[in-house]
Amino acid sequence: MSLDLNNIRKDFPALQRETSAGVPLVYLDSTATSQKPLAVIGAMNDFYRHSNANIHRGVHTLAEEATALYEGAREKVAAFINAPSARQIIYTRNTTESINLVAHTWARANLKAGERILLTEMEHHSNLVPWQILQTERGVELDFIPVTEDGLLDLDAYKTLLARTPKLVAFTQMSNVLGTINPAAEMIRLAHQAGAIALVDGAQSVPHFRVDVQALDADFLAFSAHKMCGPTGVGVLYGKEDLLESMPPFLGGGDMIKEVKLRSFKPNSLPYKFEAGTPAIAEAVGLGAAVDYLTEVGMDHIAAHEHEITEYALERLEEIPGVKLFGPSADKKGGVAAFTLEGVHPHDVAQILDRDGIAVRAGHHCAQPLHEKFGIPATSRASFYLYNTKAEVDLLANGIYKVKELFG
Ligand code: 7TS
Repeated sequence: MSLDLNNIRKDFPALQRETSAGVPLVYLDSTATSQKPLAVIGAMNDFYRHSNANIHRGVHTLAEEATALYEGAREKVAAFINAPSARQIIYTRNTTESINLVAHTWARANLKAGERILLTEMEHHSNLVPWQILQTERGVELDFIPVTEDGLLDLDAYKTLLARTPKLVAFTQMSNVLGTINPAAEMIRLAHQAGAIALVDGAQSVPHFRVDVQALDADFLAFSAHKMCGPTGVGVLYGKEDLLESMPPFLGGGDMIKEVKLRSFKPNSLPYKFEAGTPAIAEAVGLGAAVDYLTEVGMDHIAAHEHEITEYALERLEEIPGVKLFGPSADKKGGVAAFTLEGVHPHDVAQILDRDGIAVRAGHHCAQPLHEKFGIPATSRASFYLYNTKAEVDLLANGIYKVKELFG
């Protein structure tokens, strides 16, 4: 099951570089964005060198090639998450836009004042603020599944909150801070039983383990290419076909229409109804290449490798006096280790680690309410992907010991 790390690391040019400090890069920030393999960089390069044209609107060779590549990538994405049809794959800019699309269209068409949306306390701001905007505009009510001290969702509280009959349950499949992998299939089953639909924020799950929308029975799934070895600028919204069909369009303009009169328009069929204007074509091609790359390495192998690295990282960090880790044990989480170091600000930890080439993120990681819940303004966060090694975890642990020395 183990990955050939030597060869995998060779696929990522950025991992070969040194930082400004003149030391090899130890990239432990894939939760923010992953590095990109040559296969993705090459596919985008090839697109611009050979096939660049706008899509869906030309009969010339390049336009047909560009359209085939763009639509081919959609087919790959559909297969990757086991969507019944590529018509259910909407290209967006990122997870954030995918969630906003649902908030603007499905929610505005379906939710009235006083109706409820159920979220969790561990959500990224991208799965909070769109619903808060709706709360202000529409008077919908928000409820939150609490997070327990050990970083899990309180599922008994979830069942109680479902009794308030929310119309939508929207939650992250994996926390970008705690690393917690939530029992999505069970949560969706309970949501459906209570008459709600379920939106899954897959920003941190789709890149790291096999996600099957049919097995989950998810109504919506949102994710970003840039966290799964693909480029920035393109993301995905998957939706059940009947929901997508029933939803009004999101943005208006080119490509999302069938017919336009001076005072009216007829929307295009799926998925184009939600794709207004010239999209990120090369980026979609890059996403297709990323899906091919991840599939070739194997999502189960990637998940197993990350589990091994995370288990080791938690072990190494736990043994450092003054380090406090957040989130559950390795068996319940993905490759994220958020921590505080007693007496040292998380930003100082990150800055000093950077001197040794170690890239971690510090801050609230766009999950301010979660940090507030734990009574802290910020954490330092190391995160792991298919290309990280145990040797890098050792460098991180040594780096933290150095920080401790520096701060006495
Ligand atoms: N949802 C989750 C769970 C995330 O982790 C992120 C990004 C998003 C949504 C938003 O994704 P975007 O591609 O639309 O920006 N998380 C992080 C992070 O943890 N550090 O930087 C970005």
